[in-house]
Amino acid sequence: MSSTDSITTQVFIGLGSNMKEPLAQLKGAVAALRSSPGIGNVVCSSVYQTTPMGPADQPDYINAAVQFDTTLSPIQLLDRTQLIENRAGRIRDRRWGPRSLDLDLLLYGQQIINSLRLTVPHSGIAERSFVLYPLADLAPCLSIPGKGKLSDLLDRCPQLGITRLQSSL
Ligand code: A4P
Ligand code: MG
Repeated sequence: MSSTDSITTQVFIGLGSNMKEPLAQLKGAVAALRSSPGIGNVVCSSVYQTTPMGPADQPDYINAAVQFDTTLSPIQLLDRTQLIENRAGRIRDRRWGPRSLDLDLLLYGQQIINSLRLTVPHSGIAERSFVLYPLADLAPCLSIPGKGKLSDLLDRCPQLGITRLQSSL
Protein backbone atom coordinates (compact mmCIF):
# COMPACT_ATOMS: atom_id res chain seq x y z
CA MET A 1 0.00 0.00 0.00
CA SER A 2 1.35 3.42 -0.89
CA SER A 3 -0.27 5.57 1.79
CA THR A 4 1.01 5.31 5.36
CA ASP A 5 -1.49 7.51 7.18
CA SER A 6 -4.84 6.17 5.86
CA ILE A 7 -6.88 3.83 8.03
CA THR A 8 -6.50 0.24 6.92
CA THR A 9 -9.21 -2.39 7.23
CA GLN A 10 -8.82 -6.15 7.12
CA VAL A 11 -10.86 -7.66 4.33
CA PHE A 12 -11.77 -11.20 3.23
CA ILE A 13 -12.80 -11.99 -0.33
CA GLY A 14 -14.15 -15.28 -1.69
CA LEU A 15 -12.94 -16.39 -5.11
CA GLY A 16 -14.74 -18.82 -7.39
CA SER A 17 -14.46 -20.01 -10.98
CA ASN A 18 -15.72 -22.92 -13.05
CA MET A 19 -14.89 -21.77 -16.60
CA LYS A 20 -11.84 -20.95 -18.73
CA GLU A 21 -9.11 -22.61 -16.62
CA PRO A 22 -10.45 -21.92 -13.13
CA LEU A 23 -7.15 -22.26 -11.26
CA ALA A 24 -5.47 -19.80 -13.64
CA GLN A 25 -8.45 -17.44 -13.19
CA LEU A 26 -7.97 -17.44 -9.42
CA LYS A 27 -4.21 -16.95 -9.73
CA GLY A 28 -4.82 -14.02 -12.08
CA ALA A 29 -7.27 -12.47 -9.61
CA VAL A 30 -4.77 -12.74 -6.76
CA ALA A 31 -2.06 -11.14 -8.91
CA ALA A 32 -4.45 -8.31 -9.82
CA LEU A 33 -5.33 -7.73 -6.15
CA ARG A 34 -1.64 -7.78 -5.14
CA SER A 35 -0.83 -5.10 -7.73
CA SER A 36 -3.81 -2.90 -6.82
CA PRO A 37 -3.12 0.45 -5.15
CA GLY A 38 -4.60 0.55 -1.64
CA ILE A 39 -4.31 -3.22 -1.13
CA GLY A 40 -1.48 -4.91 0.77
CA ASN A 41 -0.44 -7.97 2.78
CA VAL A 42 -2.44 -10.37 0.63
CA VAL A 43 -2.63 -13.91 2.08
CA CYS A 44 -4.32 -16.85 0.30
CA SER A 45 -6.21 -19.86 1.63
CA SER A 46 -5.86 -23.37 0.28
CA VAL A 47 -7.60 -24.13 -3.00
CA TYR A 48 -10.73 -26.34 -3.06
CA GLN A 49 -12.68 -28.20 -5.71
CA THR A 50 -16.39 -27.89 -4.89
CA THR A 51 -19.66 -29.21 -6.30
CA PRO A 52 -21.86 -26.45 -7.73
CA MET A 53 -24.47 -24.76 -5.61
CA GLY A 54 -27.41 -23.95 -7.88
CA PRO A 55 -27.88 -25.45 -11.36
CA ALA A 56 -26.22 -28.90 -11.46
CA ASP A 57 -25.50 -28.80 -15.22
CA GLN A 58 -22.24 -26.91 -14.79
CA PRO A 59 -18.66 -27.96 -13.98
CA ASP A 60 -17.28 -28.16 -10.44
CA TYR A 61 -15.93 -24.91 -9.05
CA ILE A 62 -12.49 -24.00 -7.82
CA ASN A 63 -12.88 -21.88 -4.67
CA ALA A 64 -10.52 -20.09 -2.31
CA ALA A 65 -10.43 -17.00 -0.12
CA VAL A 66 -7.94 -14.19 0.34
CA GLN A 67 -7.30 -11.84 3.22
CA PHE A 68 -5.66 -8.43 2.88
CA ASP A 69 -5.40 -4.94 4.34
CA THR A 70 -6.91 -2.07 2.41
CA THR A 71 -7.30 1.68 2.49
CA LEU A 72 -10.14 1.44 -0.07
CA SER A 73 -13.73 2.01 1.01
CA PRO A 74 -16.18 -0.91 0.58
CA ILE A 75 -17.60 0.57 -2.64
CA GLN A 76 -14.14 1.35 -4.03
CA LEU A 77 -13.23 -2.24 -3.31
CA LEU A 78 -16.39 -3.56 -5.03
CA ASP A 79 -15.55 -1.40 -8.07
CA ARG A 80 -12.04 -2.89 -8.08
CA THR A 81 -13.20 -6.50 -7.78
CA GLN A 82 -15.87 -6.02 -10.46
CA LEU A 83 -13.22 -4.55 -12.78
CA ILE A 84 -11.07 -7.63 -12.20
CA GLU A 85 -14.11 -9.89 -12.88
CA ASN A 86 -14.94 -8.01 -16.08
CA ARG A 87 -11.35 -8.20 -17.32
CA ALA A 88 -11.57 -11.97 -16.82
CA GLY A 89 -14.44 -12.00 -19.33
CA ARG A 90 -17.20 -12.37 -16.76
CA ILE A 91 -20.63 -12.61 -18.37
CA ARG A 92 -23.64 -12.25 -16.08
CA ASP A 93 -26.59 -14.26 -17.38
CA ARG A 94 -28.03 -17.18 -15.38
CA ARG A 95 -28.29 -16.77 -11.59
CA TRP A 96 -25.72 -19.07 -9.99
CA GLY A 97 -24.71 -20.16 -13.50
CA PRO A 98 -21.15 -20.90 -14.62
CA ARG A 99 -18.63 -18.08 -14.42
CA SER A 100 -15.03 -17.35 -15.33
CA LEU A 101 -14.44 -15.40 -12.13
CA ASP A 102 -16.54 -14.39 -9.13
CA LEU A 103 -15.11 -12.23 -6.36
CA ASP A 104 -17.40 -11.83 -3.36
CA LEU A 105 -16.66 -9.33 -0.60
CA LEU A 106 -17.15 -11.59 2.43
CA LEU A 107 -16.08 -9.30 5.26
CA TYR A 108 -14.95 -5.68 5.54
CA GLY A 109 -13.52 -5.41 9.03
CA GLN A 110 -16.40 -5.97 11.42
CA GLN A 111 -18.74 -3.68 9.46
CA ILE A 112 -22.33 -4.55 8.58
CA ILE A 113 -23.33 -2.94 5.28
CA ASN A 114 -26.76 -3.11 3.66
CA SER A 115 -26.80 -0.82 0.64
CA LEU A 116 -28.15 -1.09 -2.89
CA ARG A 117 -24.89 -2.51 -4.25
CA LEU A 118 -23.42 -4.20 -1.24
CA THR A 119 -24.42 -6.62 1.50
CA VAL A 120 -21.61 -7.33 3.97
CA PRO A 121 -21.06 -9.85 5.47
CA HIS A 122 -21.90 -11.56 2.15
CA SER A 123 -25.47 -12.92 2.30
CA GLY A 124 -24.40 -16.57 1.82
CA ILE A 125 -21.40 -16.56 4.12
CA ALA A 126 -22.90 -18.57 7.00
CA GLU A 127 -24.15 -21.62 5.07
CA ARG A 128 -21.63 -22.20 2.28
CA SER A 129 -18.91 -24.77 2.84
CA PHE A 130 -16.97 -23.37 -0.14
CA VAL A 131 -16.73 -20.07 1.74
CA LEU A 132 -16.36 -21.23 5.36
CA TYR A 133 -13.53 -23.76 4.85
CA PRO A 134 -11.24 -21.36 2.95
CA LEU A 135 -12.00 -18.66 5.56
CA ALA A 136 -10.98 -21.07 8.33
CA ASP A 137 -7.59 -21.59 6.65
CA LEU A 138 -6.94 -17.87 6.99
CA ALA A 139 -8.54 -16.98 10.33
CA PRO A 140 -9.92 -19.91 12.33
CA CYS A 141 -10.82 -17.65 15.29
CA LEU A 142 -12.81 -15.20 13.15
CA SER A 143 -16.14 -13.81 14.32
CA ILE A 144 -18.64 -12.85 11.66
CA PRO A 145 -20.79 -9.83 12.52
CA GLY A 146 -24.42 -10.84 13.01
CA LYS A 147 -23.66 -14.53 12.37
CA GLY A 148 -21.39 -15.68 15.21
CA LYS A 149 -18.12 -17.55 15.47
CA LEU A 150 -16.69 -19.13 12.33
CA SER A 151 -15.96 -22.31 14.33
CA ASP A 152 -19.66 -22.64 15.26
CA LEU A 153 -20.75 -22.06 11.66
CA LEU A 154 -18.29 -24.75 10.51
CA ASP A 155 -19.70 -27.22 13.04
CA ARG A 156 -23.10 -26.78 11.35
CA CYS A 157 -21.69 -27.03 7.82
CA PRO A 158 -20.63 -30.53 6.76
CA GLN A 159 -17.53 -30.85 4.61
CA LEU A 160 -19.58 -32.34 1.77
CA GLY A 161 -18.74 -31.76 -1.86
CA ILE A 162 -15.56 -29.91 -1.06
CA THR A 163 -12.04 -31.28 -1.60
CA ARG A 164 -8.81 -29.52 -0.69
CA LEU A 165 -6.39 -29.55 -3.64
CA GLN A 166 -2.57 -29.62 -3.57
CA SER A 167 -2.41 -26.49 -5.76
CA SER A 168 -1.74 -23.11 -4.21
CA LEU A 169 -2.44 -19.55 -5.37
N1 A4P B 1 -23.37 -7.56 -4.14
C1 A4P B 1 -24.01 -7.37 -2.96
N2 A4P B 1 -23.22 -7.72 -1.94
C2 A4P B 1 -22.05 -8.16 -2.48
C3 A4P B 1 -20.85 -8.65 -1.91
N3 A4P B 1 -20.71 -8.78 -0.57
N4 A4P B 1 -19.83 -9.02 -2.74
C4 A4P B 1 -23.98 -7.27 -5.42
C5 A4P B 1 -19.97 -8.91 -4.11
N5 A4P B 1 -21.11 -8.43 -4.72
C6 A4P B 1 -22.13 -8.06 -3.90
O1 A4P B 1 -23.26 -10.11 -8.09
C7 A4P B 1 -24.51 -9.47 -8.22
C8 A4P B 1 -24.50 -8.18 -7.40
O2 A4P B 1 -24.34 -8.49 -6.04
C9 A4P B 1 -23.35 -7.23 -7.72
O3 A4P B 1 -23.64 -6.35 -8.76
C10 A4P B 1 -23.10 -6.51 -6.40
O4 A4P B 1 -23.55 -5.14 -6.46
P1 A4P B 1 -22.66 -10.86 -9.32
O5 A4P B 1 -21.28 -11.30 -8.97
O6 A4P B 1 -22.83 -10.02 -10.54
O7 A4P B 1 -23.66 -12.06 -9.52
P2 A4P B 1 -23.66 -13.47 -8.84
O8 A4P B 1 -22.35 -13.73 -8.18
O9 A4P B 1 -24.14 -14.47 -9.84
O10 A4P B 1 -24.81 -13.36 -7.79
P3 A4P B 1 -24.88 -13.93 -6.37
O11 A4P B 1 -26.33 -14.19 -6.10
O12 A4P B 1 -24.11 -13.01 -5.46
O13 A4P B 1 -24.18 -15.32 -6.47
P4 A4P B 1 -23.11 -15.83 -5.45
O14 A4P B 1 -23.70 -15.75 -4.10
O15 A4P B 1 -21.83 -15.14 -5.72
O16 A4P B 1 -23.04 -17.34 -5.87
N6 A4P B 1 -21.09 -23.05 -6.33
C11 A4P B 1 -19.86 -23.34 -5.87
N7 A4P B 1 -19.52 -24.60 -5.57
N8 A4P B 1 -18.92 -22.34 -5.70
C12 A4P B 1 -19.20 -21.04 -5.98
O17 A4P B 1 -18.32 -20.17 -5.84
N9 A4P B 1 -20.89 -19.42 -6.69
C13 A4P B 1 -22.12 -19.12 -7.06
C14 A4P B 1 -22.51 -17.71 -7.13
C15 A4P B 1 -23.12 -20.15 -7.34
N10 A4P B 1 -22.66 -21.51 -7.05
C16 A4P B 1 -21.43 -21.76 -6.60
C17 A4P B 1 -20.51 -20.70 -6.44
MG1 MG C 1 -20.79 -12.78 -6.83
